[in-house]
This record gives sequence, C-alpha cells and structure tokens, in this order.
Amino acid sequence: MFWNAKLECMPQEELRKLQYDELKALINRLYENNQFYRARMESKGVKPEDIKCLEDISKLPFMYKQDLRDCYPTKMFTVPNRDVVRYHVSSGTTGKPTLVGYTQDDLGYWTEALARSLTSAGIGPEDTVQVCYGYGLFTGGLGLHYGVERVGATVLPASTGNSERQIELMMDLGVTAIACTPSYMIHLIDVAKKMGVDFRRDTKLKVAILGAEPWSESMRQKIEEGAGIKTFDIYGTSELAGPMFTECEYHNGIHISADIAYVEVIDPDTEEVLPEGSEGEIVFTMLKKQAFPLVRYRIKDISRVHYEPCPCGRTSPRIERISGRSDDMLIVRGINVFPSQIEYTLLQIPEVGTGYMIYVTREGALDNMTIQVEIKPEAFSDNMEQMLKLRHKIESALKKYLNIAVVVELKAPGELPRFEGKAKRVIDKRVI
Ligand code: DLL
Repeated sequence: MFWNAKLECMPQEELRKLQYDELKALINRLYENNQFYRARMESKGVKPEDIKCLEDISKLPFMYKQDLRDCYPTKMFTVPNRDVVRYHVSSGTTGKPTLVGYTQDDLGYWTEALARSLTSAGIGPEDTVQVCYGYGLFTGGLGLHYGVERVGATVLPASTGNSERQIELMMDLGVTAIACTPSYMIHLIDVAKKMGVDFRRDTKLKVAILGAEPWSESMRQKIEEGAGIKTFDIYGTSELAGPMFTECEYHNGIHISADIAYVEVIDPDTEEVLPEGSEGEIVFTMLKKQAFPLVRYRIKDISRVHYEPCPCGRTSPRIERISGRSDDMLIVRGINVFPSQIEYTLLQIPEVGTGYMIYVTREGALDNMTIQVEIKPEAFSDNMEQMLKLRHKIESALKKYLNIAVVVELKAPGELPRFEGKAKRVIDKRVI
C-alpha cells in the first residue's frame, strides 16, 4: 500500500530530475534571501549558476549544528515571522538550544512524509494509534499526531509516562498501533506482564513505530516476540522537521522520500562524498523546507545509503539502521544529551570542582544517568546535611538544563580520575 504511489514509485531518473529542479530553486532562494547561507556560499566561491547537475551539490558548503546555534533564535529563517505557524525546540550542545520554525507548507510536507511512512507500516483509517512520544517542544508527539490524522486513523495522544494507564487505554480503546521509543516499548511489555496483561490475548495491538533513539535487531526480536507485533524503525531529527521516514514491510532500510529530502553519506573527517553502501555520516538537504532551510546538514548520525529499488516498489534511497554517531551526543530516555551541556551546567555551580564522570546504565528498559561530581576543597565537608543540600542543588540544576532527572554522587577533591590524554568522562554501559 502506498500513500502517494506516483512520487514513492517514480522512476529514479525522473526523481533525480525533480530533485535537481527543487535543489536549484532552493539554492536560488537561499542565495537571495538568507544572509548566512549566501555568505557561506561566497566563502566557498560557489554561485547558484555553478549547480549544473545534482552531483554539483558536493560543491555546496555544509551546515553544522554550531551554525544553527549561532543563528539562534531566528537568523536562519528565510520567511517573515507572519508566515511561521509553529516552533519546536531541541537541546543544544551548550547554552542556547536549536529553534526550528515551520510554515503551513513545511507542516504539510512533514505530515505528507509521515503519511507515506505510516501507510508503509500498514496503518490506515481502520487503526487507532497511541502516540506515546512526548508532546510539546519535542517533535515526536505532535509530528506523529498529525501524520496519524492525515491517514485517517484515530489518534490517542497519550504522550509519555503513566504506563499502567497507557496499557488500560490500549485495551479499552482497541488500540492497534503504538508509536514510542523502543526502550519504552520494552518497558510497557514488562509493565503489562506485571499487570497480568498479555498483549496477544488482551489487546488488538499489531504494529509499533519505534525510533528517536538507537536500537538493534535483537531489541526488535524481543519486542516482536514479547508483544506479538510487527515493528517499524522511524527516523528523523528536529532539524529535518521531526520523525519522518520509516522502513517498509521488507525491513531493508529506511525509505527517504526523494522529492522531500536528498541524502548523502560522507567521510566525517575528509568530508568527501562516499559511494553507495559505504559507512559514513549521513548529510541531509531538505528540498522543500521554507522557514528553516537545511542544505548539506551534518546530522552526525552514521549509516549507509542504498539506491537499488526495494521489492516493495518504492524507488527512494534507503538508509540502514543508524549504527552510531560521529560526535559524543547521548540519547537518554529519548532525550538528546551532550556531555558539554553537563559540563557547562556544572561549571556554573561555585562549589563544583573540575572533575566529573558520567555513567549511563539501563535497568530493565529504562536508562539511568549518574554523574559523579568532585567538590572544591573549600566546599567539601563532613556535614551530611550540607552535602545533601548541595547534591540536591546540583541535581535540580542538571534537571532544569537537561530535561531529565539524573542522580548526582558527590566526590571528595581529587577522588575522580585525572586524564593525561583525551579525557574519557562518559561511560555508557547500555547494551542495545
Ligand atoms: O528524535 C525525532 C524523532 C521523534 C524521531 C520520534 C523518531 C521518532 P531529535 O530529538 O532531534 O529528533 O533527535 C534526533 O535522534 O540525530 C539520531 O541520533 C536519533 N534518532 C532518531 N531516530 C532514530 C532511529 C527526534 N530510528 C536524533 N534510530 C538523531 C537511531 C535515532 N537513532
């Protein structure tokens, strides 16, 4: 089943022609209207007329997360504020977050991409879909919400948390599909077991749309066997729009709608474009975005791209499951955390010394983050009450800044390891 058979199954030559036309229009528009991007092109000595074929995209400069931060809040926008109808916000590496704006058309293409993805996962008007991604500044909840409505299915905007109630609603409303992080799906399976609920016997659940964090084939197996359902990997980032692209029933990669996005794989060190099938960093150009354009954006996710048409009939390129990142970003309980954010927050607290260590573990299905923090000699004492107060102060500063609860352990001055070479302050013990 296709949502938009014409575009999803268009012969590849035609698709490439369409991509080139979109790219030309995009670059002309940016050169005229976006000071940042024009300056970037000028510094590389590229003009719109140098883009004579699709491959010439490699002449264009890259965009980096740092650029988005430098342009915060709206310097990157290429439309007047009256045309912006929505904002989403994601965490930055330090200091300011990244703000993404959407015009009515931007929301339209985002929803179109999701409608194609949900249809390829077999979801249609007969379905009821429980959306357990966070609603709000995060793109997961609202993104999926509008996609589900677009395909005519019924949406249950459950958002995150309160797992027992989630399972009760799932049973009461005959929910047939769920959208959440893979680790939350595993958690729901555990909670259901404790409640005496058998997904196969007591619910109508048949599909899960899982993403926003790395997961593996062994997690897929655990979920599919644990709940008796089919799972589909969904990929996206807040900069692209939000969750957008999924696998089809053949599960041989995530289809990237070619009329909406152009994907390349590069060597993260040399920035050279790599041939089909090579592992590298994926780079996205969003061909239709208006408010917040993205050209050759270095997302920092590692994957491979394949172009041969899929047995499902779709002709779009496919990326393999994301295998890692080329930077140090962690995803903890579905939330992006940069170690630099933690360091930045700790440095604002006068009692905190220079040493810290970050431990990430997974208990059952849930991620935990413990941060060991060295205290300055003058602030360290054996007064338990004082130390407890300080611990709470650090925990709440981190919670405010990272948006997740962390456990802080205070350490005496000099207690944590010193590094002679590159510091290794993050120990991620999760097995995915
Ligand atoms: O996580 C958007 C999203 C919401 C995707 C719901 C899927 C479902 P950000 O918060 O900007 O956006 O985080 C984007 O999360 O660069 C990847 O590192 C990671 N990520 C997202 N989907 C997957 C996936 C949303 N399917 C960052 N597999 C990305 C592995 C994923 N990693």
